[in-house]
Amino acid sequence: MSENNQSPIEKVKKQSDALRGSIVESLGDEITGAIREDDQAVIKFHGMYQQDDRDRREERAEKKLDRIYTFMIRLRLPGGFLTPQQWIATHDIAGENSTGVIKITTRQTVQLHGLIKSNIKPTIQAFSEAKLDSIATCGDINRNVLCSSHPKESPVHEQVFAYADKISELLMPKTKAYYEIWLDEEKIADKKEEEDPLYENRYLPRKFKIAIAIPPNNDVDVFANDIGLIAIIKKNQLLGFNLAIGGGLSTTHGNPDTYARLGTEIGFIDSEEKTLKAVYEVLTIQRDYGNRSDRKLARLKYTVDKVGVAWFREELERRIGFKLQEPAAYEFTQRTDHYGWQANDKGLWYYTAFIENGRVLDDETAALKTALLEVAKTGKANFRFTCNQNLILSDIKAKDKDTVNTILEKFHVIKLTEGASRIRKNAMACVALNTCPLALAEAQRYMPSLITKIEPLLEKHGLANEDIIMRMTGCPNGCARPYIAEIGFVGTALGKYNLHIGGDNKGTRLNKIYKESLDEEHILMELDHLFGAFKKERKNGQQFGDFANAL
Ligand code: SRM
Ligand code: SF4
Repeated sequence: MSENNQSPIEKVKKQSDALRGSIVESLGDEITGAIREDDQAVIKFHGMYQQDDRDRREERAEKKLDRIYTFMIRLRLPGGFLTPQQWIATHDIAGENSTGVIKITTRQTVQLHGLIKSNIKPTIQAFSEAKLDSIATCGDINRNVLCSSHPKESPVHEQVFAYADKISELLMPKTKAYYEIWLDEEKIADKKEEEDPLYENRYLPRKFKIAIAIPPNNDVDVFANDIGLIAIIKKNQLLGFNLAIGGGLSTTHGNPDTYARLGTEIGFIDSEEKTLKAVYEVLTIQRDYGNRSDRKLARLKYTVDKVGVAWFREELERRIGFKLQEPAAYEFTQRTDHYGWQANDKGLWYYTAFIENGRVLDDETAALKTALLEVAKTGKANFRFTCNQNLILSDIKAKDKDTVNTILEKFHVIKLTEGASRIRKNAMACVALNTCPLALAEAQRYMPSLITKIEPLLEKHGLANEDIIMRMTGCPNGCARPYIAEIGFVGTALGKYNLHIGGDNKGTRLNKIYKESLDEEHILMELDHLFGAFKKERKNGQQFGDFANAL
């Protein structure tokens, strides 16, 4: 493709001197809280986004003042794991340098919002002391690698979980820019050291996402990812992985060329070496064939549909030098978190706490943030994040369970988890306002109050005990994966949402738009009607999503 037709970001990447850009100069500019425009693209590869407080945009504009610029930073946590010491560090850094709220994301990691420019470097340095980094958590590159969260799911969880780390390492960029800019490491003399055969100097056409699922739980929403690996386990032995390609959810209102797509399973791979090779070469195909002119059509899903699944599989086999076997059989039966206490086959204990929309803070209901700090200080539990924005206090020895339980009770975390309704525990919302620049409507700030109005409707129809997966996003990018929910709300304008229904509760079917741009009154009316019909007409044991899909 001629370079003239390429999107401007392509040039920024190539001219960024291996992701250095002019970040150092931007940081040194004391006149503004922002960084230079090109650096705003480059800094994403280092795990950060420039944002501004959208609640205060108008007021600032009226006063002819600059926007209040801040930065969001996202950690790289393959499989979503932190030691108690790392949680304490994250807690302290959040308090000192950001808004104080720790946000657990839908991709199993944490974000801090509200960092001012001069705080970015101290934040990264403090994370580094805790052996944490934010490399490649954003940008046109492989992002945080997901893995089924709950060690109780399978005796081979640890073995599968290790792949998240291996894949993350394999697909890291070779540039030393992050270490140089943020950690003051010496500039490398020999540029050959950072030659990057995978990303070259152009990186990928777009972001790239990988998830590993351990059936029967699809808690990672494996088919929403560019690459999905499904662990095939028989008699407690990991036999290998089914490989799915081309999942992705984002759409753009009014652009019919964009669509959500579930990953297509193209084969089974039976060894670690071959799995890593196949994953790597899927990225090289996307690097070479992905759309670099229209970023709206640049994800792997569009490449797969452009070249065709059969061609893609053949090209992959050519690059990896072996044939993929036919996909192996397995079954997904669920994708929710298992709240409360559970033990695994080795006698270790796990407490899954409900954290509404992943926001860790103290409020009038529970002192969640304080409780988690107290648990971390005992050193008796690890921290694992789920793709449903919740937290598992994990790997707790039987003799330590009471200590952890006492803390959780004292700060009302158990009451919070046990007291939340099913619909609330099965819900997710994305960040949206006030920090997300792309938000058209509220999501995490609005969803809790909407649920309070939906709960009585479910009770009225005798459905309060149903597991219904409901998700909301402030725009069609789909960050809380609303297109694979049984009920999805996708923001179209302030206070207005498209209502989607008909996804299944295992994450294996996309839903459809049922009604467009509804306000709250009409959302509640439609749901009341749908719940009533479901109660009356459902067939034996039918779930809401399956019922709604047939409408
Ligand atoms: Fe997302 C952009 C938040 C998961 C699809 N997403 C954004 C940005 C960074 C806005 C921006 O570009 O400036 C949002 C920052 C808001 C803020 O203030 O924090 C944002 N996305 C999130 C998070 C934090 C939502 C949450 O509440 O948890 C999730 C962070 C995940 C992580 O830890 O890496 C998050 N984003 C997702 C997912 C879900 C997933 O990956 O499983 C999707 C849909 C799946 C997919 O990628 O197809 C998703 N986010 C997008 C897109 C659309 C990408 C596309 O293919 O077009 C954008 C916009 C973009 O990239 O241009 C976006
Ligand atoms: Fe922002 Fe839209 Fe993602 Fe929500 S779905 S966080 S509004 S980009």
